[in-house]
Amino acid sequence: MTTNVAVVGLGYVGIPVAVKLASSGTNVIGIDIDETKVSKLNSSEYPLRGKEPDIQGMLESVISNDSFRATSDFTSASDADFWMICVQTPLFHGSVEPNLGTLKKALGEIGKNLKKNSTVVIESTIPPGTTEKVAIPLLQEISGMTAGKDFGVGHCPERVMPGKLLHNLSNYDRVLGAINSETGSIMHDIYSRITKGELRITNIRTAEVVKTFENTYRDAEIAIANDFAKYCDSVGVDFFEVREHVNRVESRNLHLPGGGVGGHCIPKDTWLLAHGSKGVYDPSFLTMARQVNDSMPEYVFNLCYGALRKASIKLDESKITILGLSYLEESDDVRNSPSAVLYEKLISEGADVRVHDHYADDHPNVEHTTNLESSLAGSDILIVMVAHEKYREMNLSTVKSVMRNPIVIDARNVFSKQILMEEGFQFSIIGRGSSF
Ligand code: SAJ
Repeated sequence: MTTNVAVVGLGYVGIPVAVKLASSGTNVIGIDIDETKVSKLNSSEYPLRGKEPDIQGMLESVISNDSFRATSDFTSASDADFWMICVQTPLFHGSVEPNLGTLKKALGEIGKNLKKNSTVVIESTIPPGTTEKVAIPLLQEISGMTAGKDFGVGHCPERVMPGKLLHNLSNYDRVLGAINSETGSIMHDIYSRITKGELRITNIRTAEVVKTFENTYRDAEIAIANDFAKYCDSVGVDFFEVREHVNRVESRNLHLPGGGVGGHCIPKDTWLLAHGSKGVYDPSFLTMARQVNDSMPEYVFNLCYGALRKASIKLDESKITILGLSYLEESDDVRNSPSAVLYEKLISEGADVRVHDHYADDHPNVEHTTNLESSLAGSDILIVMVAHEKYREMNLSTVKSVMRNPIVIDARNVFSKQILMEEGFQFSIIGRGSSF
């Protein structure tokens, strides 16, 4: 019996899962409100930026054999046996409150088109408790049916990583949170068409906590590295040397300090976790780690301010170059970019700031150039915020020759301290102290 699957939300999560499932011989219909994205997909054009190996070829084949098509109309999926919700679950702008508006809209549309004995699975990362307190009531109210009896509900949190979307999807283990054992086996059948990884069935709340813990844990690991780097800077010890020794202990894995933590998931998932435990658990330890990471652009700003003052350069008379706008090296994704936070702080203090990035997508508030030479010309201070390979390869004597003052703030330990000294730069490197 063929299973008809509907994937709601065609982004970094939805497109790979829709295409991969369709290539397994399952009939898949993708639903998105963005008509441009829908028509691009139907003409076999991968609509997202970034290099994703194999996805273009897989998309072409599932479109040509008609096992996948995209639409913006939910009624086209009214015969779906299995729904996967892959919409974004951001925070409200400038707040730590989860914005579940897109999720609720999708649930409402699914409720109107829900077929008896079908299954609805949420892949988006959600505050623990959301499936039971928000999704199930909404689906029941709109469909008039009873979850667990007339239709199944589950949560299978996504584990995507831009740049490795199909790889992760096809190999990672997945946790299947299901409302009952019948739904668990239906989910197991579908997900075994997608991944070679292990599929473990559990309850929905556990699956919600698994995903929010996964990213909160990583956020806290990074926060420890950042805080230790600040410690080393204050006592004149090289964090990276310490890290090498500590990580020799096999159960230790000190992460890397940097100019901040960006991206579409790590910065928000701690708040989703905290939201899910409101009133019953004190999340201050976790949110303190989050605040350490959020403080890093300010830490870079203070290093910059201190360096300019040492060189008797007024901040509001300085020319500053920021290298890197993406949230991660070799990525075009600028969501929650720490560089954007630093940029806005410098601009607000009257500095003349130019931002370079040869990868980054357009950012809503920050203009950037892809011309490295012009971004450096006449600069008093160069701040490296992203460890793009291109920056590692720069010839520092050439860089110095075009700058007005030879000052470097290295937030990603990109440059060799030795060469910076030999070339006569004044510098601060997060975790490796300052030359002045
Ligand atoms: N970062 C540091 N120091 C580190 C590692 C990262 O400052 O040691 C910064 C990065 O520069 C970036 C941010 O943290 O700004 C996030 O980096 P990331 O490597 O965690 O990349 P993400 O945000 O794409 O994280 C994804 C997550 N995957 C899913 O949500 C499914 C995360 O759970 C994974 O741990 C991560 O990929 C991974 O390990 O690849």
